[in-house]
Amino acid sequence: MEAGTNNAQTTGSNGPSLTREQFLQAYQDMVLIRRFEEKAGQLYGMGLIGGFCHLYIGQEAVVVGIQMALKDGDKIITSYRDHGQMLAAGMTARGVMAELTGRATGYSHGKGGSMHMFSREKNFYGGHGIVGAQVALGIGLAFANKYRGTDEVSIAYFGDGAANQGQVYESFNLAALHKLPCIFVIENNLYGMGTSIERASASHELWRNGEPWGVPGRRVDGMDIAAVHEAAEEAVAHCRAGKGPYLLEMMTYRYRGHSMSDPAKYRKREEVDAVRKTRDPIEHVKQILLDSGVDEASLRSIENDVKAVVNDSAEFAQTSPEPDPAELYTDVLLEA
Ligand SMILES: Cc1ncc(C[n+]2csc(CCOP(=O)(O)OP(=O)(O)O)c2C)c(N)n1
Ligand SMILES: [Mg+2]
Repeated sequence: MEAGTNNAQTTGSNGPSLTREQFLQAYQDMVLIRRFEEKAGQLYGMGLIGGFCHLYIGQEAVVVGIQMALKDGDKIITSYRDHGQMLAAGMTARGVMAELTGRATGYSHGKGGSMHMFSREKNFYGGHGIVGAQVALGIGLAFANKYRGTDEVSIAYFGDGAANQGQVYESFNLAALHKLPCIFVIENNLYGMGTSIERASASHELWRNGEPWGVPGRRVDGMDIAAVHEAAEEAVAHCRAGKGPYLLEMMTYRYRGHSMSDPAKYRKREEVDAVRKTRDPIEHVKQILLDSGVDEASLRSIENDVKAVVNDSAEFAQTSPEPDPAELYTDVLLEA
């Protein structure tokens, strides 16, 4: 199986379904995530980030394409590979970087770190370290949307490694039974830590996993922003119309190790290089923009702006104070 495999079930884009302005915005958002993650990797190497840290590099088109199909009030929940989701949801680079470095100005006041950040304002509900647990919480968020009589949807992201967890199937059942507006997004990057999906899953067609409960599913080329966006629009329309949950399997790839300590023995360097060279989601958008007449200078200017935002976030984080020990027991619970 390959990232963005184009087989019979994979939906790729049939030409640009986004406007040039949307592609430009997507480019900026994706470059922000990539540069931010590179900087986080650097700060980790310098000992400024403690604990776990899972980078999202390579998977940027998934969150950015989905976010473009959402509106204010829609809710997002994900796993520990969460920095991309936060930035796509509109959380600030400063607040996320400060949290990564354990500072009082971070989203969890420096007490949550990489895996435990939240923003009620941006409807981002974490950041969860227990594999698969966020899926059951995600249908709870969808239940709240329905109970309150809104047409808001909830997005529950999880990985290929989480996809065969029992609670994921329990969530499919409850979501289908109660017609909950939940979009299940499997980010299939082909590996759970160091185990390939080929070795861990009897089914390699995860988009079909909701079939017993009648949950419609689609496999999508997750390296193609337009394909992601188009599929997300369809899933969102389905949920907003009260038709119940929807499952999207995004074929994607992570370039870096599972976390910051990764033996890198479970895949060949050539495999990673090949995806980088031929399937990179940012290069893909860049090419579309260049082909549509946008000049290199405009793209460079976007890149420079992003670099400034990321550098500023690192500076802000490093000059922010650590939390006061008196805050140890505050912010443990929040009325939702
Ligand atoms: C319940 C549980 N079991 C095991 C782990 C250890 N663990 C952390 S991440 C991971 C792999 C998950 O892979 P996947 O769902 O594909 O997500 P990805 O890391 O690829 O984004 C495992 C087994 C855990 N955190 N929680
Ligand atoms: Mg995975």
